[in-house]
Amino acid sequence: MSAPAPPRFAGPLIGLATAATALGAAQPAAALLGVSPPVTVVADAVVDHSPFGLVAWAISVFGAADKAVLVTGVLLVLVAVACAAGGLALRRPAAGYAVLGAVALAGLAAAWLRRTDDPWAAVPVLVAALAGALALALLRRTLPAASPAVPAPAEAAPVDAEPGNAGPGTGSDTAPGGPGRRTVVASAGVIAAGAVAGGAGLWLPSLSGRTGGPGALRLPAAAEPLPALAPGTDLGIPGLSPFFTPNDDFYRIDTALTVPRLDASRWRLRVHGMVDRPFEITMAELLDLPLVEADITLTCVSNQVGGDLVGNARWLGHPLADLLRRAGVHSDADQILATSHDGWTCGTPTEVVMDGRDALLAVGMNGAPLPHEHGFPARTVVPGLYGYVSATKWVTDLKLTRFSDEQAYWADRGWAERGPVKTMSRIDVPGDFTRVPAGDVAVAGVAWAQHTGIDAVEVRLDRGEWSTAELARVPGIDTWVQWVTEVSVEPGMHALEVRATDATGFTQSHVEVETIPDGAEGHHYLRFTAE
Ligand SMILES: Nc1nc2c(c(=O)[nH]1)N[C@H]1C(S)=C(S)[C@@H](COP(=O)(O)O)O[C@H]1N2
Ligand SMILES: [Mo]
Repeated sequence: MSAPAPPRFAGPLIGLATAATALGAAQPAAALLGVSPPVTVVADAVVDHSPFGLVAWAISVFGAADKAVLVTGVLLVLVAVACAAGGLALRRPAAGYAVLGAVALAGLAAAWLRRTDDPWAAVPVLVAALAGALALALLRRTLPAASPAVPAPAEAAPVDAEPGNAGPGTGSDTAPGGPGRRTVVASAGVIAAGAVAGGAGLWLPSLSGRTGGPGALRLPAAAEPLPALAPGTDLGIPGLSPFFTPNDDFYRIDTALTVPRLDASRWRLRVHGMVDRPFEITMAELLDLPLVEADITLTCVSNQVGGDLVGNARWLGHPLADLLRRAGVHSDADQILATSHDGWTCGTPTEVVMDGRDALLAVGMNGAPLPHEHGFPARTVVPGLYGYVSATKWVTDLKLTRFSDEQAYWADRGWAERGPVKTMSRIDVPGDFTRVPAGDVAVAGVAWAQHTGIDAVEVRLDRGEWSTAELARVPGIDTWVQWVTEVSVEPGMHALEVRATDATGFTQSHVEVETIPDGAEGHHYLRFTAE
């Protein structure tokens, strides 16, 4: 008699259980080492090495969800491979281990490609491979013979199949206690073990990093503190963006799939390249230098007209220009190429940083150390430039170079080499497609032209005449400005449109321009219903 064939789902199930255990086991290892788990490492490597434009495309299509989409994609590929390999492993055990080994090698290759980020990221991959191999070995033992054609070896018979209680279904692959059931039970157990390990990973503190995080860093007061915000700067209108964006609400844009969690006590910034006196600076040294405060609005070049990839904060930091003077920058070094801990690069024109504006190596944001999400322990902030050419989070390296010699991350992917912020305005209230009572309706929003300044904001109702809005106060030319006006409306559907004029006299055109390569243009236009 030949052994019962394993049920058809046994292969994919074993494959999935193996993958789940492997990934689950990697999680606590990654947490303890303070490095990215394998799926993230692979996804990161995909981002870094994907062909021209793919990443930009993903960001434009999926927006802020791009990271979740990519990680899900990597997981789906893994699930497909696991199912197929599990099926293969039913007939040829060696093939199952071979696929597991190949997947582990791919993970190791990804970790190697990302070695500047996390040199230890290979360890969780190895842990995953080991756990996967153990799970696979265990689950294979729940199966009958390797092939239906081969007689069942003795130990493959269900150990609990007593002749006395063998019912009519005994020997069938779906019978209780039969091979199908045993595989299912064992798989569930293995998956549960993986889930427990994975869950534990979420709770484990990193053996490094945690003590040197934002919670533990004490920032000195600014040598040149700013006065409190003048009354009339924040109009406090419900629905209108507050003048200062709370850190928790501040938009986040970066290529990092998991937020780098750096240890301030181990952080160093290197300033080198085309300079007379290259140097390195630690966090303790940086905090000993005079710190200044500056209110600066940060904007993303990917922000659509009317979009929310813009925020304003009071930054605390040391002037970048002072660091560059200390290094002695060569006159022909027209680019500051900043590199983050995770290898992202950003090219800022040297002359912009040296022209006297508040270009900062920032350590504080709205009265607190930078949150991990916004670049802890240090980032650059330069008023007047889009974030992709000015605002390197987790910055560890400033290299003085030339635009003609080296290209930064996004410039290399089709975005403009230089990215001055374009004059822009946005309506916050009433919200798009909201309903408001007919009569007098408050209309309010923000407008920005960092390091130029906004001179006027105009609004028009139903494509009628432009009327001037009232501008709130601003501490300087580097922030957005709130504006407010009122329109009188009959019941029904209405349209609002806004345009700003900056301090150079330039007024926003209604002609729409897409974000790539150097920022969107056009009037924010929305509709609402009065009733
Ligand atoms: N390390 C690193 N810094 C980065 C980026 C990045 O991908 N990696 N993205 C930049 C972009 S495109 C923008 S708009 C700003 C956004 O800063 P925020 O996330 O603090 O709002 O960060 C910049 N700094
Ligand atoms: Mo950006």
